[in-house]
Amino acid sequence: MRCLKCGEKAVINMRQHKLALCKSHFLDWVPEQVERTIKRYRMFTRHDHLLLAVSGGKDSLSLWDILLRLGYSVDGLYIGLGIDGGVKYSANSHEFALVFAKEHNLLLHVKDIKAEYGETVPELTIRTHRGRYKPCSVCGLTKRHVMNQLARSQGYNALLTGHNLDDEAAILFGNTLSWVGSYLIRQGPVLEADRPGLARKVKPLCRIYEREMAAYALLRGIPYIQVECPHAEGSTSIYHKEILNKLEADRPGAKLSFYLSFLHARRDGLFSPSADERAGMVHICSNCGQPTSAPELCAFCRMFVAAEEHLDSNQLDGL
Ligand code: Q46
Ligand code: ZN
Ligand code: ZN
Repeated sequence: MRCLKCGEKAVINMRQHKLALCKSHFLDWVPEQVERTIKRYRMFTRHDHLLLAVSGGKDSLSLWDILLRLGYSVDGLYIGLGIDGGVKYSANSHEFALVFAKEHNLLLHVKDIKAEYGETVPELTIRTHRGRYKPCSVCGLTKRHVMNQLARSQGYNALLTGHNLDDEAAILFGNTLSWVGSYLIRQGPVLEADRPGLARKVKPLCRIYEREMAAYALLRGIPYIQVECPHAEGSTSIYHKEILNKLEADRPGAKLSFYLSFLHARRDGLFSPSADERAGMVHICSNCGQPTSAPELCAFCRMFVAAEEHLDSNQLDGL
């Protein structure tokens, strides 16, 4: 297989784009695609103060690398979840994020959940009895809370995440199977800061396949954590990714078209906001000041209250 641009030996064949490229043309092609996505969805400009959520994995570190190459200045945020799983997952992923930041002289904010809130995410999961002892729901809630809080308190114009096309297609597939209208209407490359206290969220890799991101990290020689989070095993999102991979193998481009067709349908008004959303029903959490759809406490703060109440009733039971 030869590079379509220069005839040299190709390192990757992207069947969905009918495009084979050599190393050097592929490493130029990825940032070009990301730049197009940034412009197409009006994500941000080179004057914006940007914060990228960095997990130590291939997507977020490659995105940091791409944005630097494109001339954007971006700070990072690493959230220490306290996940060990026998592979020191959090400690190792933190190390990869730190190494990248040091090597490129970048600012990396670090928020350690245990240091800030007294418990790691797995400990909090056990104590709150949430998610049937699988920490993903507590983890997601915690990450969203911490990211939003830091982005807002430090005055960042946009909060960037490294979600790639496979991630977005799998989330969309899950939401479509259960037709969760409130999630579908808010899924997209840009989530506007349309409520007071909410940071603007953007996903510059939303049109790039996971396989392409893995190739990019490898060819650029970016060290990243190769093991998956130990709690990802058996997750619904991985199952959905596998189904979409089968579809893609038979019909190259199926994932991209699934996602893009959804964006077109959404733009054309297929999904309408709920009555609450139309009325702009937003409350401010009385504990942390972040926006919430429920009156009084936000879901994150409610989780702590529920945990304390559970502890109290256990202590009473013991008397
Ligand atoms: S980090 Fe957290 Fe994921 Fe691990 S505990 Fe689940 S949600 S799988 S992206
Ligand atoms: Zn070439
Ligand atoms: Zn709160």
